[in-house]
Amino acid sequence: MTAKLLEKREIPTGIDGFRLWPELLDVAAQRAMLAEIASMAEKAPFYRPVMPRTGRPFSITMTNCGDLGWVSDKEGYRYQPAHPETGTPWPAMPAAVRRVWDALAPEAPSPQCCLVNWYLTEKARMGLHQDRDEADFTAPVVSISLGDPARFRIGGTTRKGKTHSVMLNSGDVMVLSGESRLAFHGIDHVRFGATGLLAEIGFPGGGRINLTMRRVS
Ligand code: MD3
Ligand code: FE
Repeated sequence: MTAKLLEKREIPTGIDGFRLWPELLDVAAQRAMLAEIASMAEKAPFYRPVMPRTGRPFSITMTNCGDLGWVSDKEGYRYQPAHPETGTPWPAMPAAVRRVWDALAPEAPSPQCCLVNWYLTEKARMGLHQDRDEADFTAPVVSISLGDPARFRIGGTTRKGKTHSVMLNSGDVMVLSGESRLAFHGIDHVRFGATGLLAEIGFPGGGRINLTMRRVS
């Protein structure tokens, strides 16, 4: 599986530490992964986080698997071992998800968190932000896109300055390390309804799923 994954072609991004493998996962692998995420989400249901302080709801819903999950509420952003609404420990990371990390970040220690973001409406997006709630930025972040295409924006390590846009399609995998690990990034727009993939597999309403694996501590 690992060897087969690595036969796929990486394309140059021109951004230091930002690596992209278009359609690293074929449609069969995408479906199998979505089925595992759907059954994982029966144990850890998708919920809608709110922004720190304002309590404003996110436009996306989220869940996690692995030892730790990323959550946001009025008190702030943090990682915690249990679901904020059910109090139950996060389910294990599906093996197929974990194998993508092993293939693309073989030198890194095991991922501790897999955040699952579900973009379920035409309006769902994620504003430009940096990911800095982790104690260690030396490990890479590995991200898997499934379902409808999205326009991803990535800039530098300050909020101002030039950004680049990349379309992310189902099965695409990104690795962010080095300089780009602390780059500002976000999802500008999802081409909602462009694929029927999620709706077929156990995500009523369809849309886009993003899986992000990280080291936390
Ligand atoms: C660049 N998610 O969950 S994935 C996030 O598609 C997040 O749901 C987006 O940004 C999504 O924090 C983008 C790609 C990604 C993930 C983590 C990164 C890009 C990153 C961390 C540092 C730099
Ligand atoms: Fe992010």
